[in-house]
Amino acid sequence: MAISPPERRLWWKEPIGRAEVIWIAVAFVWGLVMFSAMIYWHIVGEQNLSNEAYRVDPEVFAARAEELADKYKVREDEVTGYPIVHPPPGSDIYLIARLWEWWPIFELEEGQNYRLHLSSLDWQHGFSLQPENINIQVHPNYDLVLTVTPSEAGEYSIVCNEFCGIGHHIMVGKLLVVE
Ligand SMILES: [Cu+2]
Repeated sequence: MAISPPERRLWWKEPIGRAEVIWIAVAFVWGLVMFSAMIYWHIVGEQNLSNEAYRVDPEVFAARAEELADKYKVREDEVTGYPIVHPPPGSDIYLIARLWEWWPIFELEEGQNYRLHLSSLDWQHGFSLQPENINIQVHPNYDLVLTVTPSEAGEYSIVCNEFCGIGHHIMVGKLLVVE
């Protein structure tokens, strides 16, 4: 029983039992398999994206996002009234995550590169791009940068997949890709 002390005081000096050695070996090998799977899936799965991260003040990030949106806004979304922003290819684009929205809506061009910056203005959110199933954690005070090349035109959803409070389920954004 775990709650009573072992009868022999120096029990750890006894040889390890065979079953325990086997279990340690199994756990160790499985650990190596899981570790290799991370690297393998980074290359093959195309879902664990390479990213850069920088420290950023939420106010500074918000200012950058608003400046970009003001400059390249082309129209407004009919349903939500959110600005639809069409930035020039190759540029830095800033997507805000906050309670409970993704702001603004970007319209990107197929086959072009963008540096997508993600940050939160309040607390932790999860960027989940559907139906591609790309998942990224979004933190306040961190500017996470991904180099993205949209490969197919269409309308994508951005869903928050990190529970962030009472409005978590309505935290759905949009990303448009045009030809
Ligand atoms: Cu959220």
